Amino acid sequence: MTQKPLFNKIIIANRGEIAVRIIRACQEMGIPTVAVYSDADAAGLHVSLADEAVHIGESPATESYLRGDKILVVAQQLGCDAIHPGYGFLSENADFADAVTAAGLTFIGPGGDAMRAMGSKTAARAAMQSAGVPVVPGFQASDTDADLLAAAHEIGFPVLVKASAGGGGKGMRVVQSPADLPNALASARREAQNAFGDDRIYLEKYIVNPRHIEFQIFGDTHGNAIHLFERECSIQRRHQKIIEESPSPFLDDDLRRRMGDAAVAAVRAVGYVNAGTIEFLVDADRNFYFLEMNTRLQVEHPVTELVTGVDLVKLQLRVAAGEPLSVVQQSLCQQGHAIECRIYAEDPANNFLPEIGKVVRAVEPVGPGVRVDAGVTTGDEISLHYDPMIAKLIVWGENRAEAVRKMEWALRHYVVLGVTTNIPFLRDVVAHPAFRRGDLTTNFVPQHFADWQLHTDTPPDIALVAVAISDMLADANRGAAADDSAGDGDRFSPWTSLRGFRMGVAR
Ligand code: MV4
Repeated sequence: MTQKPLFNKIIIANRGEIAVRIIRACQEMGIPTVAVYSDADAAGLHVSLADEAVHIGESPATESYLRGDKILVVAQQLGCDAIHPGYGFLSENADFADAVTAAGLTFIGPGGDAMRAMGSKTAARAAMQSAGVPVVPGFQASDTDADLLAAAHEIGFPVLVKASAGGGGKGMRVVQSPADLPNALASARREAQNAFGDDRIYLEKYIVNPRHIEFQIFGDTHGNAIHLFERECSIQRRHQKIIEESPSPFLDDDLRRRMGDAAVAAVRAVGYVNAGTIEFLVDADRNFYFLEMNTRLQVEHPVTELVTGVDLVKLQLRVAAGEPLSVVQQSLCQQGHAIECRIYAEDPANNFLPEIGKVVRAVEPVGPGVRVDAGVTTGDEISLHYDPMIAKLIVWGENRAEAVRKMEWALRHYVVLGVTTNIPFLRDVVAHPAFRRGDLTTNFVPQHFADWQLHTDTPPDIALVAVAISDMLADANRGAAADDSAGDGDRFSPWTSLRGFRMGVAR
């Protein structure tokens, strides 16, 4: 049964829940891990779980998790042969990917060239168009206002001005009529210049009230390409996803098959290797259009894992080691239904302002079909330096109705004390009739939750504190009675404790 591990040692250039998720996959595969951390994360969960941990700098990401140069030096000093970038930070930095490879290490992700090709939205559009993947009707052949105006008339209003270097909605302007185009072009160019150092823009037909549905894809170094079906990601706010699910309640078998075929054609067209995502917009008439390709593992990958049964991080490692894809398209299917909610330290009643402070107590829901990918637990500090996501709560049910009910249960049994969270907001979204109907578009949050407030019947924090204290006292009493069962007077001995025991961290 013993098999040589794929890598000797993997360094994880990330933090929080995704670093924890990657360490977990490595542990299962028998691969030692190195964590890197900033000042703020010295006591972080990912630091305590990795086999080794190295401090790389001060708290700001620009001094730590974005310092590819430092991370590469640490990797070499500690004898790592591969780097996993997680998502965010350096994960889509083409120069970093190339530097890792040039140093003789394996970058667990696509090559720098693929990142560059997909980083330019117009280059990606052109590549997809020639691969026969449907793109939104648009125009990118010229930068002059006159040409753009002529093109806009041909496309038909409303049109959308987008930044060529773009992504994330920056430099985007909806234009309703020809008279508004010149101003929109000027302000979009300014915003694009500021955001990307590149003021080039292009036009697309504006798809009103679309759904955002993406396909998980994988390519290997042997020319194989597969998709692992879709994720419905329409529930988002200001380009920040909040709830994701798989399957999408909007797709039927035929549309799913056609979109899946297009996603695989996209992978083949660019010879893409490792995990990626093809984002589509789907309009009310069920037309679908390529939007962007993301060249990384995504936050919402667990919903795909729960319906396909494929461990995407392990698959990333195997593909990066040069193995052919172990799964063929015909063997993949979607079983049941998975939903993910992102639990954030933020105040949804106050413009979703990020919250900072100590998580005094976190109690995660546990049960069949409930998964919590957490980066923060009891006692951890949430700082202003990074994304305030506490955890991802993912549930699986045999069908959507069961998954929705399980999510409601899980959200009612998730307690976080010390910081305000979006949990009460998520409960209301999941309970909303439009959500239950599966009536999901990118306008869902503005349409149904424009100015959400906490219900008056939500238990006040003081009640939760009382419950927590009572719970802790019961816990402590149980421990005290049990922990000296050997009668040697040592209440802290791990050998006599009937409760959990863990080195170095709280049980
Ligand atoms: C669009 C669109 C409608 N029509 N393109 C937003 C982020 C950027 N990556 C692309 N985006 C959009 N492009 C056309 N031709 C609507 C959006 C959009 C959106 C897309 C996906 C998820 C959420 C969104 C929220 C607002 C707008």
